[in-house]
Amino acid sequence: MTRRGLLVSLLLALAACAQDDPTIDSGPLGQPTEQPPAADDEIVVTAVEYEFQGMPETLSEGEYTFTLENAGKEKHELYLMYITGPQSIEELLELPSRSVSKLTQAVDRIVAPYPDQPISFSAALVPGRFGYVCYFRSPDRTLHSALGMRGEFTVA
Ligand SMILES: [Cu+2]
Repeated sequence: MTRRGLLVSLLLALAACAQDDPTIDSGPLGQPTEQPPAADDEIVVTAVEYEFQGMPETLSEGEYTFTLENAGKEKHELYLMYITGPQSIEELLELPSRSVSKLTQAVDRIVAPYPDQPISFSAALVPGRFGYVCYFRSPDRTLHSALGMRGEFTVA
């Protein structure tokens, strides 16, 4: 269970207690809303052939722990970068790597070579656009990034 999941459980338990107590005027519980993960959350990303699963599209500014799990058969990595230029991650991947390093700032790069050996890093994310890729190659030498292991998310 994630910290967020635990917190939600505690809040639900508290709400249940409050409802049982007739002296407490409990308001409506409200419907769960779809919100981007809050700061301090763990983001569990699953790598398979050939995509990242569980990557958010938007995040609030703050510190996050990214955990990469390899559920595929090949080796995968998670290379997270802050995009300083106007290009999309697709456009960046068309450029020579020297240009990419000028238009991005690496946040971190972790490799999860085997299943059941998740690996993590923490990062304080500032507002802006972040790109993520896997630069490993498939048996036919195609970059995983070209096969779909790429994307971006926005921090607001
Ligand atoms: Cu990969």
